[in-house]
Parts: sequence; C-alpha cells; structure tokens
Amino acid sequence: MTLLAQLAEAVAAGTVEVLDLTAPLSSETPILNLPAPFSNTVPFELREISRYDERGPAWYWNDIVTGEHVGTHFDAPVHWITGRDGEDVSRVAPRRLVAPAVVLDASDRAAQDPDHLLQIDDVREWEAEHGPLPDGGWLLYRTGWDARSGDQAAFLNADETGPHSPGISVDCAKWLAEQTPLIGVGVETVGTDAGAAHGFDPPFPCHSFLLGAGKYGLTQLRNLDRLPTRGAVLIAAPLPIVGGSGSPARVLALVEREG
Ligand code: 23J
Ligand code: MN
Repeated sequence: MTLLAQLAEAVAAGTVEVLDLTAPLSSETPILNLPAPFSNTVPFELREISRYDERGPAWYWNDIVTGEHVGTHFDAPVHWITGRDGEDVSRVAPRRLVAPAVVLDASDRAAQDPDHLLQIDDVREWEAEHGPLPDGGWLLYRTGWDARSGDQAAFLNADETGPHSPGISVDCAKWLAEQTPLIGVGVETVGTDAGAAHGFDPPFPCHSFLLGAGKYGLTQLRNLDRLPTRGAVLIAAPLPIVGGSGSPARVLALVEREG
C-alpha cells in the first residue's frame, strides 16, 4: 500500500484523527484593537446576496467582508516592515503549508500571569525534555487563552494600561527567528505578540523578528490541548490573496491515535 493510501485508511478508521484548530469565523470573532493613532482591521461580516428569494429564487449566498488578520489567520513575511521584501501570502509554497508541529504548554504560567512571556530558557528546557524543535516545523505556544476566544473583552483583556495577554520575550522571539529551524510560531491569542508588546523594544518582536527572517505566524488557534507534544502534522491553508499580508486560514492537525 502506498503511504497516501495508508494515510487515507488511517483517517477513515480514525487512527489518524483530523483536528480542527480553527476558530469559527463570524462577526463575533475577536479582532485586534490597536491604540490611536493606528488604523484597525474590520471584523468579519456576511452580506447576504440572496436567500431563496426574489434576489435569487433557488440559491443562498453571501459576500464576505473581512480583514486579512481576522480570526485564525496566517501572517506572511510582508506583513512586517522587516519582511517587506519577503513573501506575500499568495507566494508561500504549498509544501510549507504541511509541516510538523510541537506544543509548548505554558498555560499554568499564563493563568497566573496574563502578561507571561516565554523565555529562551523555557524553550531550552522543553528541548531537553522533548527533543529538538522540528526542522521546517511549527512551535505551537499553548497558553490556555483559547478559553477566552468566545468573548472579545476577555480575549483582549485590556485595562487602562492596554491589553494583557501572554506572548514571547524580545530575546526569545529573536532566538526563535534566527537560531532555530522553525518555519513559524502558532499561538492561541489575537496575534503572535503579547498584549503589551507595543511597548517592547523592538515593538511587536515576534512580528519583527520572525517575519523578518522569512518565517510565518499563526494565530487564534484552538484545540492545542488535544495535540501531542510532538508528532502532529499541521495543515495551514490561508487563501492565496495576491499581494496579501496574511489571510484567515483553516488550520488542521493530523494526530495519530492508538489503534
Ligand atoms: C498589526 C500591528 C500589530 C499587530 C498585528 C497587526 C497582529 O497581531 C496581526 O494580526 O498580525 S500585533
Ligand atoms: Mn496577523
């Protein structure tokens, strides 16, 4: 049997499970809210064209209105000034969109401290226990933040000092971008950077370093708690928006279950 025939059989039998890591897309899907003077994205919206009515008697369809960076989405290198000469989302090679993924779980610490920042030593410790970061693969950073994704206020967790959500330190973002073989970083939060990252030096270090290194971001993932620490295969499917800086994406994970 070929490898792909085996895979198809395993999916049918459930020994390879297909997990959906994507948040549902609706006008309720939380979106980023940058402070003045910066411009913001629009939320997702459906605009009905017809629904079995005089506008179209036998068909239902909608136009969609969305930002590129709404809901579970893919950040392409050109999203950031450091990656301005890099790939737009339509140019990301399909083989890059199927890749191994590992999970680093910091949900205990993020529950204690909503501003929790992942450090290089945390990743080194993880590697000592679980092996090296995958070459050409994703680091999925579990923080438990997906539990808040049904509620924009809880998800952004903003007070008078700005948003508070977990992320990655400046040093760690630079190290992940420049010293590891990762293809990118996936998170449960509204963006790959911490809520407070507008005040870091450089601001938004995940965006700055990872996209500057030609790497990618994935956001608003869910179901990371259902993934093994290593061994999952991620399928990230952003739309090939020509010239686009990113795109809402369907993100699936293939996971082996005990027969
Ligand atoms: C633009 C500016 C800052 C940030 C973002 C976008 C995102 O999080 C994003 O979705 O790429 S932090
Ligand atoms: Mn984005």
